[in-house]
Amino acid sequence: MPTTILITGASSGFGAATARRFARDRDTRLILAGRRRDRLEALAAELKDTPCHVLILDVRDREAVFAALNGLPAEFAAIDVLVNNAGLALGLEKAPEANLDDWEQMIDTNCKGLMYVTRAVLPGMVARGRGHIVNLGSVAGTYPYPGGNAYGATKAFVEQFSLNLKADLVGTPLRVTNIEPGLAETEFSVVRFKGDADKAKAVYAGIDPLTGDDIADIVYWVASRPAHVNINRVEVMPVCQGAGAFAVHRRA
Ligand code: NDP
Ligand code: 8X3
Repeated sequence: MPTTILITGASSGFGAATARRFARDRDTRLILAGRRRDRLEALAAELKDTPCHVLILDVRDREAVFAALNGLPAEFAAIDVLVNNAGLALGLEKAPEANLDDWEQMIDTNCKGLMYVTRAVLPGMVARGRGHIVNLGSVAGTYPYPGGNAYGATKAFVEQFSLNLKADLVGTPLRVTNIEPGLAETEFSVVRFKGDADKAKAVYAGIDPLTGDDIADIVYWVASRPAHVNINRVEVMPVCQGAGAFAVHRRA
């Protein structure tokens, strides 16, 4: 039976790598979603042996999400795997200086957008008795760091939402997984630093970060376990990364 995979944020980074990983299997159909049409069409052209449906979609637009997912062409309508990958960090300022618009955009995308797509896809999965929701959380959802503030909080939401989805779906064959990566070199830091490529490059200077392919392998692995196995969470860091000590400010 063909497997239909919807990947949000397929125009870059983890999403594009995940599309390439699934496209290595025969009988895969891909729904490539994101805002940048040129990127998605180029990826669909690259994966020419795999049926691809390009979906221009801003996950923050609730009505557009439901309209798009309820209006899929018949051959793409039965989604088996949803990879909720679209997301971003904006800024690294500490909370008193942080930009509220950035905080809202992260919440609207990483939390609300992920909820909209999930809620639009779930009833069909339940009715078909087949489906897997794979969410992209982050180590930032578990470990705080200065400037992580609202971004970390959105990823804590994703972690808890994933566990609660699983609780709701007990008694169905559906699966839910939250993947929680650490430092990975994609366009993530270029977006976080609003196009400042030098600042973004400095994040990965002198280290071997995770790559999009590393995460794509994990997405593929969790989705290809036997049907009775649910991988709840995967936390993954590059070897060079670790958690820090608590910060303690001492009187001078
Ligand atoms: P990229 O910036 O390379 O990719 C992000 C993707 O999200 C793009 O394809 C972008 O597509 C899409 N996206 C952003 N906003 C929207 C929106 N409103 N609607 C639809 N799509 C959107 O970053 P990564 O691949 O690294 O990030 C993917 C996910 O992994 C994110 O959720 C991120 O938080 C998470 N993550 C990343 C880590 C890292 O270090 N790189 C580590 C841990 C987690 P477009 O602009 O075309 O809409
Ligand atoms: C991205 C990982 O450590 O830059 O979610 O916040 S981190």
